[in-house]
Order: sequence, then C-alpha cells, then structure tokens
Amino acid sequence: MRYLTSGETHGEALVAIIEGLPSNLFIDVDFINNELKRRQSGYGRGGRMSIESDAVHILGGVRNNLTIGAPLSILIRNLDYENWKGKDVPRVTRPRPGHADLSGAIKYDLKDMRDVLERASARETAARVSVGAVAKLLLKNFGIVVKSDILEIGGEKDKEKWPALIDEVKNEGDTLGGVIEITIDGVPIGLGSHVQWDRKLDALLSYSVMSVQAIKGVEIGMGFMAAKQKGSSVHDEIFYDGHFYRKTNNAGGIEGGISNGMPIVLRAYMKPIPTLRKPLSSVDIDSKEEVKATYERSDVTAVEAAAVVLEAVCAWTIADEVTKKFGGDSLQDMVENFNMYMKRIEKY
Ligand code: EPS
Repeated sequence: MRYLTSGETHGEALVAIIEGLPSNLFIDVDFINNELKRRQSGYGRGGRMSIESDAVHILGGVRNNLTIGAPLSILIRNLDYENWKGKDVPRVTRPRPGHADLSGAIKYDLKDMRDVLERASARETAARVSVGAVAKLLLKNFGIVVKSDILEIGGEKDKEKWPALIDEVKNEGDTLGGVIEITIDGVPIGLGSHVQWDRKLDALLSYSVMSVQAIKGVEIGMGFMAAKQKGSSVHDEIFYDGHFYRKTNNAGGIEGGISNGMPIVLRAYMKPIPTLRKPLSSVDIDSKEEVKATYERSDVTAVEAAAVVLEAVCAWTIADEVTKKFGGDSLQDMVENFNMYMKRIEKY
C-alpha cells in the first residue's frame, strides 16, 4: 500500500490518497473522526485547536461504506481557511530556529518563508491520522491493536505535574517536548524480514516514526539502554512449554527485522516546538540584521497530539506489512491467507 498527503495549514483542506487497500473493508467514518478528535485534544495546545473541528469527507474508493479496491481519497477541511482567505498576510522573513523555514526557503528559492511553514506545519498530521485510522480498521480484522502512552513531558515523568509544568512554560513563552511509547499488540510472528535491508520491520517502523514532525529519536524495546549492558542481560531467553515463549521482551517484539510474536514496543522522542512566544535569535533574510524569530501563534506542547499521530503511522506500517504478507484483493482473501498461515505456525 502507499499513501500521499497534500495541503497547507491555512489552505482550504488537507487531502490524503491511500492506494492498495483490499476491497470490502468497512470504512467507519465515526471511528476515523474520533481519532481526529483525539489528536486535537490535549493540554498545551494553542488557539488554533478551538477553531478547527476535524472531520473527514470520503471522496472516492468507497460505495455503501465498503472499499471497492480503488484508491481511497479523504478530505479534511481547514476551518481556519475562512479567516485567512483573501487576506494580505505579511511575508515571513525571520526564520525560526528548529523549523524548516530557512533551509526550505533556500532549497526551493522562496522569498516568503510562509510558503515553507504552510506545508511544514504539523497540521499535516491530521491527514496522517485519518490514514492511520483506516489502517487501524484494517488491522482490527487481524486482532492487531496499536496503543500509545506518554512517558514524559519536558523531562517530567509524573503525569500529575504536567498541567502545572505546561502552564509555567507557557508563561515563560517557551515550549516542551516529550517521550511517547507505542505498543502494538497481536502482531503475529513473521512480519518484516531479515533478508533485505528495506524489509526489516524495526527499520520500517523507525522510518514512519521519524517522519512525524518534531520526532528526533526512536528506540525499540530496551533500545539505547541495551548499548550499555551485557548480552546476557539484554537478550530474551527462549523457553518451551508446547509453544516457544519468552519471559522478557527487551527486543520490543522484533528480532532480526522480524516480528517475534511479542508485543512491539517502541519509544519516540519529540523535541520542543520551535515556535516560541519568546522567540530565539535569528537573522532577517532581507536585511541580514540580527532579529528575533517570527511568532504569530503556537502550541506550548503537542506531545499528546503526537501520541495519536505516532499510533497512526505505526498502524500504517503494520497494516502495510500485513497486506504484503497476507495480500489479497479482498479483505476475505486476506483473512483466509492469514488464517492459513496462523494454522501453519500454531505448532510452534
Ligand atoms: C503548527 C502551528 C499551529 C498549530 C498547528 C501546527 O498552527 P497555527 O500556526 O495555525 O497556530 O496549532 O497544529 C495544527 C493546526 C493541528 O491541527 O495540529 C506548526 O507550526 O507546526
């Protein structure tokens, strides 16, 4: 399967096209819209979230709520578009450190960095959550569930302290990142492969995770800690009681690029948002004078939103691998292939 997104943050709409879905998959619009709602909630968002109320319009690929094997096209309107339409908005000439502004403008030879930020904005993740929601609907048929848990915001692990910390940092005009854990339950042994670099499941998941705006690191299972330990305390020993099993899951459900039947566990590290109300030093691209970076409006933290986005991109990668392994043109074909495979491996 593959998908593309299109659309700018203050443009008319975001669009996604998914190609390669099997036919006869029920497209539960309420479920997709609820996922979009989850992405919009969370403490520390800015004024924009009270303007938007994300909902999908399915434009193609579905009849009577079922996919027909054709590309699925999804549209999400930007309600803020009406506030910007026809307005003479000022050029952005003071790049924000940490944002795509400066490098994007140089690369694309754009005189107004608004042309960069409009597309670089994490608003695009609404489209990706809609795609991930469709992936989750597909995965449901195979008993695979993707969940997220926020472990840290701004280095603080105690959830009860987050609202106060966010308020404090908001007053300072600053921003916060965090750490998000994704757990994928029900993944059968055998997704991904050891035989080729671009088929390794850990690499594919990492690619998806790292493609999410502001994510700067990913670790799987024990992750970075494993580099500091001896092999004997890292690797999950193998036992047998009629089936092979492990007592630990330091591998995070993936060995040799292949899912091993344990829950897949990964953690994503998100940097603080680069748009600061108390802006950092920068240089004006016209005058070359030292200035403060542009600030119009922003969130203090979007870690809660990112958790939903990360669920979505991981669901997509797993759904894509399920489609590759159990591929069929219809959902029924896929389920039959899946059941046949599960029967073959049940003796293990
Ligand atoms: C974003 C800046 C803010 C966020 C936006 C991502 O938007 P605005 O510039 O309109 O205030 O609210 O996130 C969303 C719109 C969203 O739907 O998540 C950025 O620069 O990345």
